[in-house]
Amino acid sequence: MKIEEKLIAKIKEHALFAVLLDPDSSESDAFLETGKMAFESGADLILVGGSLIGNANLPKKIAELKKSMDIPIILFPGGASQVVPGFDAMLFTSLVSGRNPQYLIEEQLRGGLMVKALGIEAFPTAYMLINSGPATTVEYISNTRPIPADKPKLTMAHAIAAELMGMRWTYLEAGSGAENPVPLEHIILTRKATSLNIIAGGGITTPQDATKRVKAGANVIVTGTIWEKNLDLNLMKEFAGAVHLG
Ligand code: 1GP
Repeated sequence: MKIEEKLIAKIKEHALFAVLLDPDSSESDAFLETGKMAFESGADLILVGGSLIGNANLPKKIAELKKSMDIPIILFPGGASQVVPGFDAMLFTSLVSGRNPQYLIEEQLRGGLMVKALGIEAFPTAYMLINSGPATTVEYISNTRPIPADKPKLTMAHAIAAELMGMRWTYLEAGSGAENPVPLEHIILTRKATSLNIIAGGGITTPQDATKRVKAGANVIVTGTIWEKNLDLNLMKEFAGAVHLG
């Protein structure tokens, strides 16, 4: 069974809790430690990626991480150069909320052949950046304007277009370390209008934030920055419980 099918089968039972590991912003040991803790806490998947990665040892780190868990390790790439061996699957993202051709199709063109060559299973994902306060790294690096926080219908309209183009997932992103998580209305309208699997991330810092987004219709909750600040197993378990119970 493909990873995507397995995740979708699990989503039918409960929302999924994901921990994002950024190979650059974590200390080398923290990358593995956080990954192992995520598995222990009951996380359903690990995402690995970042806007910029300067780590030449990523495939080795992924191989090491894999030894200590049996949940999927999924690439969430900031660009084509991050397509390297070892991942179980990847989010094949297009930054559909932006109008920068580099992140709509060019990085995909550059990375696609490598995805095929490596045989990585890819989930077609409409990536949307939603305004969350001060500018985030992804906003700056992607050189795109986020969807205004008070315009959830714009998110819904992009999601409808993405679904009609054959995408199966959407990632509603406030940005790493965002001041505010994605507002609920963006999730609610996207849920009502599409059957896309909805991933929500950016600025989620409490289990309550997570629960609210699951109740709004999110299928996967992503947390990253919080674990760089406070690597606490009990808090991670609380998050997993909150997401699973939704
Ligand atoms: C960033 O959505 C992810 O791409 C996670 O965000 O680091 O704020 O948890 P945080």
